[in-house]
Amino acid sequence: PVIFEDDRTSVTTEGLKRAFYDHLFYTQGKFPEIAGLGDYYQALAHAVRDRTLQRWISSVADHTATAPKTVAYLSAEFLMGPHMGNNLINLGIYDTVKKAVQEIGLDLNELLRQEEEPGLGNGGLGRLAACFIDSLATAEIPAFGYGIRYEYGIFYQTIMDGWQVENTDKWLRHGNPWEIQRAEWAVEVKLGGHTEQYQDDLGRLHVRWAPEKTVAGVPFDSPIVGYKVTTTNTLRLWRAEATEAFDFSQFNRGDYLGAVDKKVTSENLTKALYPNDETVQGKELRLEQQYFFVSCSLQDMLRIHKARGMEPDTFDQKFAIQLNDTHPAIAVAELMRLLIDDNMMPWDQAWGITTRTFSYTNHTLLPEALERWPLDLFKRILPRHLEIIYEINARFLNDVRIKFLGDDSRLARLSLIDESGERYVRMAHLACVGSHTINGVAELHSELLKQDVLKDFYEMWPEKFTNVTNGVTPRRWMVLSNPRLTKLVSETIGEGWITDLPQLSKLEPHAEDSAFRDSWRAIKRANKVDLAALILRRTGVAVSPDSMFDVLVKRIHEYKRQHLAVLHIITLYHRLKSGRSAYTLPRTFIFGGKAAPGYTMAKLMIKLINAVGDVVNNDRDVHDLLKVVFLPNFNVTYGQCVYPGADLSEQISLAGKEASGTGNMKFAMNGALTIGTMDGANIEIRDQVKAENFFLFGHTASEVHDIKASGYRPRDIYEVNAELRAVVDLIQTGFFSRGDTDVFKPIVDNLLDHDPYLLLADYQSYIDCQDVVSDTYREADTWARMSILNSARSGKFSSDRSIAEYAKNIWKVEAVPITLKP
Ligand code: 26Y
Repeated sequence: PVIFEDDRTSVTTEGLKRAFYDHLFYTQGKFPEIAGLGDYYQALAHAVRDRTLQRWISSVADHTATAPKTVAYLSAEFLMGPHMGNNLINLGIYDTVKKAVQEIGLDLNELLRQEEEPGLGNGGLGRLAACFIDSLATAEIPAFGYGIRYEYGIFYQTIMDGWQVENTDKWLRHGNPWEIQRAEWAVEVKLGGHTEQYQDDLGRLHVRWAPEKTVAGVPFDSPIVGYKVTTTNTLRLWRAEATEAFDFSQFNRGDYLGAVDKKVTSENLTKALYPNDETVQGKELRLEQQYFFVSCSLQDMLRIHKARGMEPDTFDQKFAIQLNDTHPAIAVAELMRLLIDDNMMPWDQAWGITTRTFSYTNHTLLPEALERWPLDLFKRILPRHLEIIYEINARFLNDVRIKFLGDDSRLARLSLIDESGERYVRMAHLACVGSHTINGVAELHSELLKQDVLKDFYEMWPEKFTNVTNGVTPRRWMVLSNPRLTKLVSETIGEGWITDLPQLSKLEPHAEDSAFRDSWRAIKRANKVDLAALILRRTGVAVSPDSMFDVLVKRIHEYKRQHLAVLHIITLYHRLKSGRSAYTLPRTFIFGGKAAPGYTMAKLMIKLINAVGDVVNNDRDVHDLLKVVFLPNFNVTYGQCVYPGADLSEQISLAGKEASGTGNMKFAMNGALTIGTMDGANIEIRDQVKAENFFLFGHTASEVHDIKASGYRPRDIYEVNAELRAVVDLIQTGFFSRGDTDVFKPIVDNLLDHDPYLLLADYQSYIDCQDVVSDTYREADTWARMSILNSARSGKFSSDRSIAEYAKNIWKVEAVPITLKP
């Protein structure tokens, strides 16, 4: 109920139109004759933001007054995607706003396209954080998302001559109407320097940290509106600025420009997101970023806790802090420091609070993604934290000694300090020791954690380990991105599925209704027309919506095996060229994804995709049966167009490597069928949709283990498989590189001599499976049935289910319904 209706709250068409013009005039300082699309977007964004505020303030006021247990989701990445469309959906005003905008003579879709998406994440992990805060608000759970307000998010990718080129992402160029700066809640963060002991008046010893420098952390808040509930939580992102004190002292010494210089240095801290995922670099600035946002966030929580009239000794009863991978793991040492050094709490009490507060989610099994910091670097930046970590370690190793008497190698394996060569601080170990619960993100992943990466910790504390399978929010990934399907589904089974996704199972009987299948197919066709238009606009390649849209979008990585899909394309091409394939199913292969700028092999994979596309797309013998496109700069915005328009979802990572995957879920919900390995959440998707509605291929994780153990020789497979040999030879002999045999040599040599991700071992199984896919697609009716069942059985993969599990089993938090206050 809107208690007090005015230009800031009204959700009638007339009220919205007034609000729009009001902001165009008073916020943008423009009038229609000189306003551009950007101005109209800003005007509408401000009008929508106004409509979040009454809920936001009601939520904060209620939480302040009643001090409910609150979740703090600590993540170095929040890959939010555009705010406007999502807010319109969650506020329940999408259709009214569309109408209001229409009456003004504008097109809502065109306005939505004006928003620069906040791409403050690399991929899965960052997007998961975004889905989770949507589900937290929708579940009415009091929660903060805490992270970094990068000035430059993930780089903007263009393709030149087939190669990836990186450009800066200036997402703040036109300002950000979705944030409110809270200068009054700025905090100070120390860096570097040394520690010293001192005695208090009672003669007790304490430690003081004398830093080399300090930076200020300024919070920027964005409202996170729950779907059709009043609860509106806060995403609080920190920006680094120079501290007043610092400027002033320099200025007084007459070194004005020196002071300005320092200011610039401080602000570099939150300048840019590191674009690597799954491979650590050990950069000093990255450690500073991590510590910076963690310290800001913990100081903020303690301030809130005290403002609610409570003492630090009850902190764990009021905050549950989730560590999104090890990027914020320094929080374990920082909370200890804040409790011990700043709040004078005894060690044991502080440790009890700390370990009751934190829980840790692991997102990867890849050894190269495990964060460790060289000891000297760590000590230089965080001298006090190193002392605290030594003390945590000493006590921890003592417990290990008692549990496993005489097992010295175990001590070395478990230690928070890696001393096998150059010495490192192991962040995953800090996270494990400091957390009460440790979870993986899909069943298989959680099992492999226990058997492999975190085996020793599992043997130490089996009770800490659990699984929470990932999920994605149906609000963004169905309601907002696939309005056609949403309409059909809601007309068929009502709207309950939007917040209770398992209700999609009510669609199952309709798979047998031919009229329903026709509508289903027509929707997919319309979505494909939209996607084809996007592809034409961005690549210049015209693709036919009558072909099968075969889609592989995700970060580019060897373990994700985009090059396996390329081997399939070349196989089909080679069959066509050699006249051995009279009847090829028309297919459009759609790739998208970014390569880390320093990951040479991944960049070469992009070049290979484009090189193959250039040849295949322009070869008349192919008769347009095969098209290969690389959609540049794949991001949340494009995802919203890609997932609904896909027929086939490629989830082809080597089994045991993809922790979960979340794109796989977005595809399935939107009615794409999956071709995939027994990896991550693919296994659970297949369980849900049933084996007959899933195209499975490849070795299992345990087979992979055995193949590697018994000495894998990829070249042997190449020697005996003629079709594979022909395909590899086409690359090797420069067919896709105008005779240049050097350019793709690193890929070919790697496949033939090492092939760490077993492409050759899985090749034939993949090709055979793809042939089944083609045969099935020809049976349009069969395919439609399967598509409906995939969507109908995807209910498990809502992030609402994931969040309900975290809330009940890990955080011990409950819904706090909010009533709107005038
Ligand atoms: C330490 C640094 C180099 C780093 C930065 C980002 C390391 C990892 C990452 C990101 C990892 C990531 O996105 N992992 C993905 O998390 C998803 C959500 O749980 C999973 O679905 C997906 O399988 C996993 O690769």
